[in-house]
Amino acid sequence: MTNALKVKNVLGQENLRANIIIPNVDDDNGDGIPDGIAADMIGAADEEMLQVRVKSRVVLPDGAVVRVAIAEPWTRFARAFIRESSSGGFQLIHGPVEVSSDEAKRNGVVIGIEANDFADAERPRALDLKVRFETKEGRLLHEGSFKFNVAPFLVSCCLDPVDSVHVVKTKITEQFVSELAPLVRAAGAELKIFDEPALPNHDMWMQDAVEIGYATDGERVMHVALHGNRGRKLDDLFAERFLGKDFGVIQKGNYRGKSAEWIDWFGNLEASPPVRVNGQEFRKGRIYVGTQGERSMHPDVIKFLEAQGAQSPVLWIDTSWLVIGHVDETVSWVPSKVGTPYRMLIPSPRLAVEILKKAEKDAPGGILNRGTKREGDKPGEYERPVAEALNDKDLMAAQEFVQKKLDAVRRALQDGLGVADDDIIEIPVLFNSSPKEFRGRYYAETTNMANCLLIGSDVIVPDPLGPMVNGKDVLLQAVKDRLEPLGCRVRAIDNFYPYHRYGGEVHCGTNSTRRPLVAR
Ligand SMILES: [Ca+2]
Ligand SMILES: [Ca+2]
Repeated sequence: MTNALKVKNVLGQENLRANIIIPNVDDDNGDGIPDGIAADMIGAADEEMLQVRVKSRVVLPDGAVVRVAIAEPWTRFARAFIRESSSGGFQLIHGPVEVSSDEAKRNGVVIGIEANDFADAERPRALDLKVRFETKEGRLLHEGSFKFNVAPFLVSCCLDPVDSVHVVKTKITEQFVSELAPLVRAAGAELKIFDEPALPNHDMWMQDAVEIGYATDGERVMHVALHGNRGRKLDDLFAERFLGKDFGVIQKGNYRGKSAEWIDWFGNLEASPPVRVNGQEFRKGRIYVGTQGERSMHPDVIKFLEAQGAQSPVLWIDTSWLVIGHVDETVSWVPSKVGTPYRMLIPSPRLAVEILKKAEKDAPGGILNRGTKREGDKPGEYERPVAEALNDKDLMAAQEFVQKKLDAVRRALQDGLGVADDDIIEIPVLFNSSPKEFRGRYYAETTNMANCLLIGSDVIVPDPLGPMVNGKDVLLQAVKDRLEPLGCRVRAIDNFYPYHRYGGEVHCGTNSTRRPLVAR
């Protein structure tokens, strides 16, 4: 018996599978309509339909009927079916269904139950099904109710193995995409190139257009995409393409207009590895998001995530000091074969300055953002001598300011996720701000290598194009020196033109469908 519920000796219940319902938000037949809202099912049952066999222990008289009702608040969000003994197919239950007393005695009645959405603020995960046997005149013979749990939507953790990496190919990103392909392949994943003529050139932020998670009953897994709320084409087009068998799509919240630009984007929504905080276990990781004062992730998205009850309460991180303000600009994770199974990566301008000073001493004349100059750049706008940067008082003051902000982020992450000092790795990144735009808010001046794409133990970082000493890029080498002893392989990719110049890096430009490690 997989169902822990006792139905007081009135009805015999035998679950044909565990009593966790995975919402039927995928599309088995590829008609573009999620199964849970598609027309009545005919023939074989959908895998997301949970089946229970209900046996009456009392002989049913001729003409007896069964009535099945889904209790509120799930009534509109779930459907019940009954298996026809003649065909073996399932029919949607609209009203009382006549039951053959012989058949009911032999095999009972098989009820199929299907949800078309996840739990939400007004709808807890518990779903009640009421079953009544009545005479044809409507006199109650037996009744009972059954409880199910709707599987939670879970945000994938970046440490889970990757099946496929998604990236947008436009004129701007095509060179990057061709360089990314062999790196993804070498890491053992498939690169899925989103190549759609209808997409504007700059609609390339794959991380922001969707959050890919999953739902499981402990046995089966459905990949579930949370539709983006950016109000841009990629959000819709990706969702359309993602939908398929075992690939579901849901949307929570909606596009809130320019005022919510960037903050609602899903680079601002991530999940930690499994952690333990003050005795509380987050076995599926904990969700964290960035907040910029009054501005924060769409409340419907937050309510939805918290209603799942598995990766919350959501941890808020102050990203008000960043121009874009996404949480993936401040922290990421790598696996470790040594000690704690993860390390937390956090950018450090302090470390960047230290490394650059040493580099300038060891090999004077080094260049920052080496080789990135393009037509139209102002002098020193991207590429500049290291010495000039180190002598730039405003730039150095910016590093101190940002370091303080990052130290606070680090403390919040440590408090909220229970990460030990020894499990934090600083990644050298210089920050800067513009006197004209977004005053008081900062962006990465050198590439932000904490904004990386993790595939297994391969860490694909944005090439920092830093100064060279003895034939090695000192910024990249600093990251290799820290991650390689943990069993990680660091691969650099030049994303300066397609992403860095526009405020993001390789993590912002990609997304991944991961394979969760499901407990059996
Ligand atoms: Ca289905
Ligand atoms: Ca994300």
